[in-house]
Amino acid sequence: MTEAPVRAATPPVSDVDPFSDEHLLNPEPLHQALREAGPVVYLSHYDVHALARYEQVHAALVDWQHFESGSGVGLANFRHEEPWRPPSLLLEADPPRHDAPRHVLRNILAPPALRRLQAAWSAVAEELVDEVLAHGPEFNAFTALAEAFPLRAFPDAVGIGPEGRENLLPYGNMAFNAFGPRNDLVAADADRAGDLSAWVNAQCAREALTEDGFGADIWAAADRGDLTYEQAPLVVRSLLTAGVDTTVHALSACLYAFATHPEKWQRLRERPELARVAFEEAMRWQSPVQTFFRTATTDVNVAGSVVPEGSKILMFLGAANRDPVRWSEPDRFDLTRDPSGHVGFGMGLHQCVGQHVARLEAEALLTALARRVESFELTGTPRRHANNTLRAWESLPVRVRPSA
Ligand code: OVM
Repeated sequence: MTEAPVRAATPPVSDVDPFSDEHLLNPEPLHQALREAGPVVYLSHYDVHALARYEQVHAALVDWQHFESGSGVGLANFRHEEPWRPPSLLLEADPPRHDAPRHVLRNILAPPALRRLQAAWSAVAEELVDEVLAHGPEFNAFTALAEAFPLRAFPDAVGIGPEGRENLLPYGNMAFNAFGPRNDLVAADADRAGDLSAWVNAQCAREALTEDGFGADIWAAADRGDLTYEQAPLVVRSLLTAGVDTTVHALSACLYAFATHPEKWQRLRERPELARVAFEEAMRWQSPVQTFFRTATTDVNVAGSVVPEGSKILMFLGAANRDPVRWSEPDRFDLTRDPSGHVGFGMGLHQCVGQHVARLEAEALLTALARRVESFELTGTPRRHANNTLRAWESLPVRVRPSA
């Protein structure tokens, strides 16, 4: 993927709207069609080129020199459009400006730094599961577990105050919608965008944060000169934007996977150390973050077609994660495969900096559940929640049989 070829092919054209409810709520048929159409497909509705095969998505993710993030990783092109909020110093930045914030946050969220959270989060998970089971065997696992657990674990770890935490999920939902077109999903939040942003921004101030959380660690990095004092609150904002809804829907993916594959739940109960690979496979299989965009920094040759300089490229992470060229029986949730190499956390320079936090949350919740729940099953149709970026949930009705 370097210079444009002398004789360029014309990519297949599609007028599909991937951000319509139809495709957001059931993306697999579109993913298959896009993968089969070619290595790159021009989406005329949005004037963007789309990548849905693993090879091209992976190549674009690791080639930050040709596929930049600084012009925004949503449909909006920051070269021409005003961003809805000051751009993220991590997600919406390229080297060299990206590097200092990334370095600081990587150290704060690295496995050694998370060790003290492991015991605490196991206790939180066990307490939550006990509470839920005490209410009876039937419940909505989406709200009772997948939403409840991150909300008990993560905001305390960041160190925000107790007030207003009900704003976290709506803010994240709004931020992930904002990567898409200005459709009805974006319009639905227009009247509260200002209030939600003001609340989140207020939580990023040093005075609003406890002295022992990730937030305080970020401000301490500014004291050391590793960040400027102007950068610190924006890095805290990244945690609050990217750290809640993502894990909620990733945990939902795990619960959905096990609710629909009871024999795999039995394997997990016999071997709880499978929790980590199960989480990774659920990430591949469901891809809670479905899409991100890049912007071409030059005319770029993608498999013989020219993607013009300054134009947007839509990468379908979820489609890449089920590409049959890369994965055998990709539609199967399979605990015996090696899911490493999936692009559910992205790949390359911007690969999810919070992935170890997400894994720790999943391990804590799945392990606590495996100890207490002999089996569980769906009691009704699970419901998806439409979001322009997230493969999101609204309800996962289950009945559990507690362990003796
Ligand atoms: C950010 C960020 C990073 C990743 C995802 C995301 C809303 C936001 O740095 O704010 O989604």
